[in-house]
Amino acid sequence: INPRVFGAIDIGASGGRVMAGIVDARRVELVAVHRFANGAVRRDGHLRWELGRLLTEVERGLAALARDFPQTESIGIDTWAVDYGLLDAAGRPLADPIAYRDERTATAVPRVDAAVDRARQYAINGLQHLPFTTLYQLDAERDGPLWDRAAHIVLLPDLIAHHLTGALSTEATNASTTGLVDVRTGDWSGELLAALGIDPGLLPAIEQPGTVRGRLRPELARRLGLDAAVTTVGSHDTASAVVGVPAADRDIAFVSSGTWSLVGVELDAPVLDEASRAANFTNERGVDDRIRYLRNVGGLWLLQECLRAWGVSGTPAALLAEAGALPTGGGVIDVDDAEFIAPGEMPERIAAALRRDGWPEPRTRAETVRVILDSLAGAYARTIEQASALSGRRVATVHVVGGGAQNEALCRLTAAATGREVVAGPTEATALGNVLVQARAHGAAPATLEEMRAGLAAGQQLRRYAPA
Ligand code: ADP
Ligand code: LRH
Repeated sequence: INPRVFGAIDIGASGGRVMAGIVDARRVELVAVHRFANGAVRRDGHLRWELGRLLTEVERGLAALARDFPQTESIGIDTWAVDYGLLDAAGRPLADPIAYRDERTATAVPRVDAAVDRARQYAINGLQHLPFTTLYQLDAERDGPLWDRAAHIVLLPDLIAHHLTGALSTEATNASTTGLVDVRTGDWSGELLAALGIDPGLLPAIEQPGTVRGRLRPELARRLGLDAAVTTVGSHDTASAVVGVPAADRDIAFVSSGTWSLVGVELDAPVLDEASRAANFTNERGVDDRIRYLRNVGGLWLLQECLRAWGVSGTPAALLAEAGALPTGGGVIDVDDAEFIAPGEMPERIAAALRRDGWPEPRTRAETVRVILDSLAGAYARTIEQASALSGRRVATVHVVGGGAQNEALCRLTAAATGREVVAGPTEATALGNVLVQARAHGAAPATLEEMRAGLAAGQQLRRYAPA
């Protein structure tokens, strides 16, 4: 049988890629046809995403896909969560989207929490408190100059899908990160929208992964040389990453390791009790209505920002190896502290936090990196214990997927801190999850997530780290 080809557009906070997913009866192979850098820029008083540049990079990637894989039948889109753009009544973007690390929500958080207390928010949306959740961002947006002209609030992957097809919907897994969806029904919460004074008509209807959103607009199809469907996938990158975890068994925890580390377990039903809220665990909606029960752990953002401050590009293997060879005990920071959310001066902020807590200050870059690695591994271990205790899910193995799966020192420290075997890879789990959900919708992949994951477990190159 001829293999079939599905294209994945996967854009994270630190970088994007367009990949061809070549699917045959036994396996999925990914070929990267285009990669590009991403990052928020400060413009017009806010940290923003450059929408025009992202769309140009997406089009470049699709042109490369058309060149190398003209038989591509469908494309899926995923990006980081919570952020959105505003469209006017004619469907034109009103501005570059403001990024979640922008400080505009500082005043919105107390205002929203006064309108609906946090316990009630949790009972409805089941989300951990993060200061940048869309509901806080929208409350800040209402004070801004664009609100009166806004006809549609559109999450980033849906904004790209709208550019490609002209169709407008909100994808279900990403909708669940807005804080405006009822975790039990999966639909917009009338109660929260009313409390925040947001007109429900601003929010496009929710669509499930595996639905055909539309086809590439004729003008684009001609220009790019590609006539393909756009199929809705788990458009929250973490939802697609969890689909791409190569584990046939369910007694596992995952660490989706990129700019953030999303650490948790997959469940069939949300955990909404007070202990779960107090531990700040989130119930995000997964593909096939699974629940991604997890916490956002500060992640490799800390490392990215140190490298940026040091003027180092890429992820230098030598520095990671040097850090990995240092002894433990040099100090740890709380990677989840809100003080690390904003960009800038990360080495200094880490040193200040260590000083404040009575740790020695790092003398070298490797020592700073080691503090980050030890702090992340410790946070993963605590989070996995809590996820297991709060949900009742036994955890035998820890799967690390995403760019951070290549960080050998971090994987080794994670195995030691969790006392469990770590299985690292695939690096591109998100693109794999994106491709598999499309392939299933078009009859080219198995019906259940377990069967898909068993295929990945057999077909992907994985590294194992023993707990000792
Ligand atoms: P996101 O989707 O959030 O942009 P990715 O999943 O692409 O993130 O992961 C990016 C991270 O992966 C980088 O910040 C870096 O720390 C890590 N990484 C990428 N390449 C390597 C490598 N060769 N060795 C170690 N870590 C790497
Ligand atoms: C990871 C991620 C995470 C969200 C954050 C905004 O890329 O989507 O799941 O919390 O970005």
